[in-house]
Amino acid sequence: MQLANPGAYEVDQDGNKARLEQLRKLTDPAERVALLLQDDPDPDGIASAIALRTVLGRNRATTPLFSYGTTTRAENLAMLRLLDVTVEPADTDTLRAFPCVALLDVQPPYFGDRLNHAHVVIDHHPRVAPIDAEYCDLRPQYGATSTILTEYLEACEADVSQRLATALLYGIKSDTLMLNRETGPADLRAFMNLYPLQNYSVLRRIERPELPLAFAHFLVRVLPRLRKQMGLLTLHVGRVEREDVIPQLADFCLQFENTEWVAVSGKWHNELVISVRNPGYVRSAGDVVRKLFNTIGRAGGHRTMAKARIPLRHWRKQFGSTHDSAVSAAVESVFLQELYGETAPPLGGT
Ligand SMILES: [Mn+2]
Repeated sequence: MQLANPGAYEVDQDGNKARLEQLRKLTDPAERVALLLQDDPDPDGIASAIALRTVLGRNRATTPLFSYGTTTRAENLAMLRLLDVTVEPADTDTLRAFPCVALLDVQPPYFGDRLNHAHVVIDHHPRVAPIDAEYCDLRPQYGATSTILTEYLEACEADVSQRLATALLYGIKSDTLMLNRETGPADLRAFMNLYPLQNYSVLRRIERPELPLAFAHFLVRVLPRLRKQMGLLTLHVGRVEREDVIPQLADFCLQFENTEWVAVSGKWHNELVISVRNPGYVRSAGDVVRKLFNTIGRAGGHRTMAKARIPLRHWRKQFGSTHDSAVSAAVESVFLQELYGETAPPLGGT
């Protein structure tokens, strides 16, 4: 195989310029533009929003960031703190008072009744339903919305600060799992352009954020429950206060030798959340969780990572019990059966 030349990818400079003109015409008359992110703002959304602020030549007073939820992941909180970004709590009336609402990294159907109208939508997820917005730029072939905004910055020859470059670089890195997933030539090109402008030490502090000491105590408590059968590692952590510890532990567990599958489960609010991982050379994790849990909950994901959320009352109906030891045994059993055609041995202790 011959090496491809990434420089051969050509950005549609004229197309981007024409779009920007259209975007400015729409937003310029608005005194303030609300930048709305998804409920648990992630790095791609946050970076895209502060980039749009620069693209529009505005400041934080005229382009505040909003979310209906709160940021939970330690990395994302570190990003907000280290890059001095504020996300304000959204509500329908507050947003209605804005002459212009822009959605970044998310589409109107996500908000349902909570959102009256979006004027601008910029996103890289596939369109799930018709979008009623005056300006809409959807590029599902891109791995991150930050890539779209990086092209906008280039098209308007904006001055890109170190802070903004670091945010966008991290937006692309985190959405493409450090370029491990769904990364296209546009993402690589944006990444290359941003790379020399970043602040390395800030990025490092975002990527390896401080963990609360309570997390160490949590690990000490739950790790003895780790179970291994065939190539399957399972860990049921019981009730958690923060949902993100479940996917984090799933990522961590995949590093243990001879592990083909990881299923980490935990109770969060009134649901059982199951995070599934594999190293990529086995069946699609998304397909597996959909097959197992789509009838009793919401399940889906990608080839190597997937998630299922099952209301506890549905779980109880299907598997008989939501006691932690029973859940632990049932999760192991269904995955063992589905992945290896094996019946799980009876649970001995925890
Ligand atoms: Mn994204």
